Amino acid sequence: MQLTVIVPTFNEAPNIAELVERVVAATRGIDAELLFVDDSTDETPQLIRAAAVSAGIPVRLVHRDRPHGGLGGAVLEGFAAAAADTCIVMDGDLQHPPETIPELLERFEQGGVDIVVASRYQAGGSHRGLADRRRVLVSKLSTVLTKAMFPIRLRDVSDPMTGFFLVDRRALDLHALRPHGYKILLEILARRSLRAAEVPFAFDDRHGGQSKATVRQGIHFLTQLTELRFGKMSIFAVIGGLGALANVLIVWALTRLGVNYVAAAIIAAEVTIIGNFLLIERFVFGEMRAAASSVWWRFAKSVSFNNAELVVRIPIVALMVESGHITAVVATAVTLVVAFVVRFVFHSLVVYAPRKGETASPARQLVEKIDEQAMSPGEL
Ligand SMILES: Nc1nc2c(ncn2[C@@H]2O[C@H](COP(=O)(O)OP(=O)(O)O)[C@@H](O)[C@H]2O)c(=O)[nH]1
Ligand SMILES: [Mg+2]
Repeated sequence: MQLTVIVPTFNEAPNIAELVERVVAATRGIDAELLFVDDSTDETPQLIRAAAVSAGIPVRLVHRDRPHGGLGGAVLEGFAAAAADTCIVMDGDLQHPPETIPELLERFEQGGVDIVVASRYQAGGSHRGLADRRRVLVSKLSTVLTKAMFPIRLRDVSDPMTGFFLVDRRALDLHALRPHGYKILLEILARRSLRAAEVPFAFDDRHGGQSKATVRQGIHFLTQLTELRFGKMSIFAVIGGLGALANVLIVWALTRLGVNYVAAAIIAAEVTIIGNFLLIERFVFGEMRAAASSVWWRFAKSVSFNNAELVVRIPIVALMVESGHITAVVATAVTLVVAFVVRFVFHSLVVYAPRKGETASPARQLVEKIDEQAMSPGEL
């Protein structure tokens, strides 16, 4: 098998028949298969099976009853299930014209590259199919932002946000890719230095059905970008910073309402500790939750740690100030930085540690994972 065309689908019933037909026509003369990774709740899988019978090339369906990682997760499953190492990923709504497939393959076979991106922003390409002005703006802004964050890795790529590309799966570290998010190409390009080329394509209108892109996906993209660029620690830091701000605001509001300042400080601290836990559950350690202990255990560990930190840090500041030449401000700043790092390590290692039996050699894997997540990736 020379080529696997991977198509993630979520309720694309009106598009299947024409998609299969056009992919078959475009791959004439190529030893290719078409692989759908489907999370649909409509009749998409039945239509795929029906089209497969008379397609003329192998058409396979991986239907996921328990979808994991959305679009990005579907693409990763496609890489794992593909019969060929050379894989093309494309949308199932015909916004990515199958007629571009031979051009992607041709460029790849000229050699020297691991990945060929189909770009809307190359000369000869177009983004006409972006639904409205707002989506054009969002697409362009996110492209500029992304390229600014990875000026070297994305040097040869004008359209890191496209979902249409060819990649040699042997060049990927499939285990390092996080199976979530809409922007799987960005994930692939940012994690590893790949040799990339582009071919232009005209981004078409959706053939039928509706877009599944949402504002939530947009927010998800921003956290994905931050995480790829600065590692998990940065989101952890942002949440910590927001917590500090909220803390001050709550103390201010409560004391204005006449609450005693000690009581106000305690209430503010506890409210921010709980808020902090909820936010890091969602945005920092989301994908480690499934393998970790129960939510109440995690909550107990997190809250206990933060309360202990509060109780321990103040006397340490006092000791530092009394014992020497350090001012209170410096002492506070130093202990806050140390506390931040310790808090991150504690949460990664203890609060979200996999349950016993979940991993082969837990200590080593865990340390490696934290190292990778906290610091990755270092390239600029
Ligand atoms: N398997 C799978 N495919 C998805 C999921 N979300 C979106 N897709 C597919 O990903 C492709 C791009 O989605 P689309 O809604 O067209 O996004 P847009 O082009 O940005 O508006 C389409 O083929 C969708 O069917 C998902 O959760 N699982
Ligand atoms: Mg689309």
